[in-house]
Amino acid sequence: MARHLYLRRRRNFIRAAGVGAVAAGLAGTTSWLGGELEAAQNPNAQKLADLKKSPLSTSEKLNSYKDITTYNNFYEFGLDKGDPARHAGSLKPRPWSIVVEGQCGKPGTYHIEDIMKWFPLEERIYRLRCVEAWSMVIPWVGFPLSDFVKRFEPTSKAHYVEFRTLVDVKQMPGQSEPALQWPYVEGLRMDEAMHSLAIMAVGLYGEVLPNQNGAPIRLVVPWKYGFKGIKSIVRVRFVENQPVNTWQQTRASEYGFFANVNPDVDHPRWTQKSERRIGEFFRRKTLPFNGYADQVASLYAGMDLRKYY
Ligand SMILES: Nc1nc2c(c(=O)[nH]1)N[C@H]1C(S)=C(S)[C@@H](COP(=O)(O)O)O[C@H]1N2
Ligand SMILES: [Mo]
Repeated sequence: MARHLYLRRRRNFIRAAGVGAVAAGLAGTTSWLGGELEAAQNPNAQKLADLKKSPLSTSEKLNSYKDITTYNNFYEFGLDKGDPARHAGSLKPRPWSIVVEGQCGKPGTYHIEDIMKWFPLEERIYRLRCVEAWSMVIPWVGFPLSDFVKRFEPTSKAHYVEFRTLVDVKQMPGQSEPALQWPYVEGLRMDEAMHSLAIMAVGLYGEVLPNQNGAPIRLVVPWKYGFKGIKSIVRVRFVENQPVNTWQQTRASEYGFFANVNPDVDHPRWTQKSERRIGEFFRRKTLPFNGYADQVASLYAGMDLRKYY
């Protein structure tokens, strides 16, 4: 970290400490406050209070705030795992709005402050499995994607929902390089989008999302590879035809649209049979649908998942 940034953070930390036990006031409201919480987190971050707990959360050991916010994939800020944490300070998550369009009854431009008031915020502790064969356990804060989708009254022609990330090279300096085609695009089939496990996340560890994790709002689909979890969303479109997502555009032979976690279908560079849980020494076996098979396997009944990878 550049020295001036370090000093600024340090000053802010001292200031935050001075105004009293804000963080302590939250104790007991969320399940991760059990000694696992790193002392400092981000002293500048806004707390998200009154979080509902969810029966869909895992009780596995959480990754630390530090792991989750310093080991990232967000190519708009560079290709190294540490780049997003180093460079995402130029992203301005406020003011922010999402344009909703396509096959729906309520298209329009919606502001993030309003969106965040539409639904009660929940904590959802999920496994995240990247196609690069590493994984983490992350306490997200968000709301069901299904509630968000319903609000816009999709029509009978809305078979898929497509999401796009911001394009602004001033805020996202990595976009000056053709590492990927910009904007980053992702999509879900409508029944996937309506599944109770799919959420829009606006926070983690009880605080608003750090920029590097996709502020102010990103998708989380825990049974799919991490690349489906598109960050910093500015556009949602209801469409008839299956979108071409960014990684499929980049190399369709390696990355598909469905991208369900599947130990039986290897990637040419990474075996998907096992994974490295960040912070652990021994590899773990990868589970079908990232351990969510009981809930989601029926969405794909009759589909050849070797073909629709
Ligand atoms: N816009 C955008 N979204 C993105 C990415 C990206 O490069 N750009 N990377 C994806 C990948 S490959 C992963 S594994 C997850 C990582 O999320 P995290 O950094 O919050 O753990 O974000 C996904 N969402
Ligand atoms: Mo990933």
